[in-house]
Amino acid sequence: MRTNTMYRMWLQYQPIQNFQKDLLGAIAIKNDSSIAKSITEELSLAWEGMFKLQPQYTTNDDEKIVIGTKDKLDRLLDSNQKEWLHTVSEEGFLIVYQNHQLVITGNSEQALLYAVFCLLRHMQLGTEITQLHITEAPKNGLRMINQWDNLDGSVERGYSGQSIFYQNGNIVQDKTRIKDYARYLASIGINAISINNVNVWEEETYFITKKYLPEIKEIADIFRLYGVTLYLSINFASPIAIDGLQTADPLDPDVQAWWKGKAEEIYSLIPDFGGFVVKADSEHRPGPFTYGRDHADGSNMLAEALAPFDGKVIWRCFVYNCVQDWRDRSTDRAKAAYDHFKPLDGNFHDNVILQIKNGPMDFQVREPVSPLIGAMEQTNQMIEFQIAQEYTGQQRDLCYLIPQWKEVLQFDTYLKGPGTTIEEIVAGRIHPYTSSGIAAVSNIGADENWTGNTLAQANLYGYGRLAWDPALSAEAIAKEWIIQTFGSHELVVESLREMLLASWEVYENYTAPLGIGWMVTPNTHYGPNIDGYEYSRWGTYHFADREGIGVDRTKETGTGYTLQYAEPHQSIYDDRHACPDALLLFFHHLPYKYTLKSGKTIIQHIYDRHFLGAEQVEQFIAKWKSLQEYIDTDRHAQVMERFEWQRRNAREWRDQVNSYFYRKSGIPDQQGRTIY
Ligand code: GCW
Repeated sequence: MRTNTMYRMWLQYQPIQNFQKDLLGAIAIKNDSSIAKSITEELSLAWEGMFKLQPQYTTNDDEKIVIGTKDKLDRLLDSNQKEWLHTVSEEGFLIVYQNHQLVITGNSEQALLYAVFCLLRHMQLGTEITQLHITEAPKNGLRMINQWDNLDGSVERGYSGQSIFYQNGNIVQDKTRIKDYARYLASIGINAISINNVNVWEEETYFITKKYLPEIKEIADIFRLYGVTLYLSINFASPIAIDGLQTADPLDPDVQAWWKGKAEEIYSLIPDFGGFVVKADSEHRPGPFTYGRDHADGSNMLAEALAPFDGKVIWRCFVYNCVQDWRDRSTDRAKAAYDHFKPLDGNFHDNVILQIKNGPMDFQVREPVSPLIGAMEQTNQMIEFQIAQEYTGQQRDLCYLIPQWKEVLQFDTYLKGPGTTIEEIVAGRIHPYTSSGIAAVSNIGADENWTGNTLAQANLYGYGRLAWDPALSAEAIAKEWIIQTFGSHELVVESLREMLLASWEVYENYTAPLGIGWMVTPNTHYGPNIDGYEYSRWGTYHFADREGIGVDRTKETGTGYTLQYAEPHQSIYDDRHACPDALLLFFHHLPYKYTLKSGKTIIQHIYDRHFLGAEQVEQFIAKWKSLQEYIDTDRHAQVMERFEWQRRNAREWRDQVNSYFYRKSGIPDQQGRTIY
């Protein structure tokens, strides 16, 4: 175990004073499977750090701390407790201090693991253990992480160094880091992971062959110790690429037989293999379209192969025309996912889940919520977030994303009247989904601190906590994370909390305004380039001219994208006076002199926000400097270096955006500030 503070993220296990001494005797652990072993290993690690001692483990019910699944602790539980456990999922647990004993129980060993991590969190937060009375069960069934790692060691959209899974064309030999990752994921309740990029390149196509499966099995074995199920991204054209079949047509019997054989082969090695994640007919990846088939044909064929083993197909809906002609104003990328998938509702097998990005475009700092989520009543769905900050500062700039995700989850679609929130939909509580939940693209890599910017650890932490319990506030999550990561000094907690909570808006302030998105450097997606994608094939335009800016997506005069929403959203988005300012240019093309609800004109808003955003970054830096004496040198210096980057980035964005719009519009800043 590495001991430096960067590496240990939120599992610091710093010494605790004032802990109730009599709780530090032996610990009873009533289960003895491999997950139970992970539990004792973690407790030993924690006790070592927090109390400088090693706990003894017994199976004696009388110990002060007793851990065991409900069947083992029957004698210690009252009827209400048993009844409660009966009503919740396999992952539900209970921690209660009663009769001078801390009783930790749950419906499965996995539940015990979550319970123990919950206890350790409370200990790190300084909660009085004798006051504990916790009953928890996750709201979402699937709480998944997607790695976009490649066999050559690179990570697509990775901003934290190389892959921890692969190196120079091989799966890593030393898998300790993978095990630590599994620990961190379990500690925040993640229960599934796909370990390779959804863009499955030539060599990775062979992951589902005997060339790689034995080693992938080893990785699955590690994750299993922490209750995390392993998935693989697959290449839809595998039968052709691997075994020279003439076709990958999902309706071809040979192709179907090929996938069935594959499934058997995989499950013979990894009996609890989760299934396949599939990016098909998207950004030039192969798929059923080549054979005149649709997404249901393609995913069902795979689903049939996996069904005998309870495997799942997670089929991504990031499907759009990526070779659009910028002259063509009738094609609207925002409409694509809904147009492709909605008509297929009801055609998918039960073990297919559609994975839908949170917005209709692509993880921009501000987008409306994807209208596809919840629009299919008879097709399992899950939402996809991106923890990796591809378009939100790439883990150089500080951008705490939990408030953004909260906004998405709380969005009321009105698809079935008020209360049809995204949160309820993806939890499977609105439609009769048989599987659903949340996935997110990971932000970790082989950097010592895992996430590039140490402060970006908060996004990984927060993602897991939110997937477990979407009712947690962004603020509560921030606070938990800060205390566990940096300790409970009031100045640190207060300053960091303010910084984290402000950071999404700050990032938005100095980048693309009012929901328009993009304006980024092509390919790398870091830094400003206002027209970088304006005449490209990607369907991401702002249409700025000397009069105004924005994309008309209304039903009357625009692309009609608004029609994909239920009322009242359709009318709200269609009406420039009702449309929220934050999304105004996503839905409307408007003159620079148009007055926002804030009372400012669009152009003045652009100037003001950009000056403000860059100024706010200066304030972050001053705040961070003021924390120097309370934070270890390594982490303080590391984050400081990132802030210097952010400062340069914010200045660049400010000056390029302001100058661009000043030159286009000829309208001066009311405050006469410097524009170039
Ligand atoms: O956001 C875009 C990224 C691609 C990514 C794609 C996707 C994995 O720029 O790098 O490819 O989305 O989600 O499939």
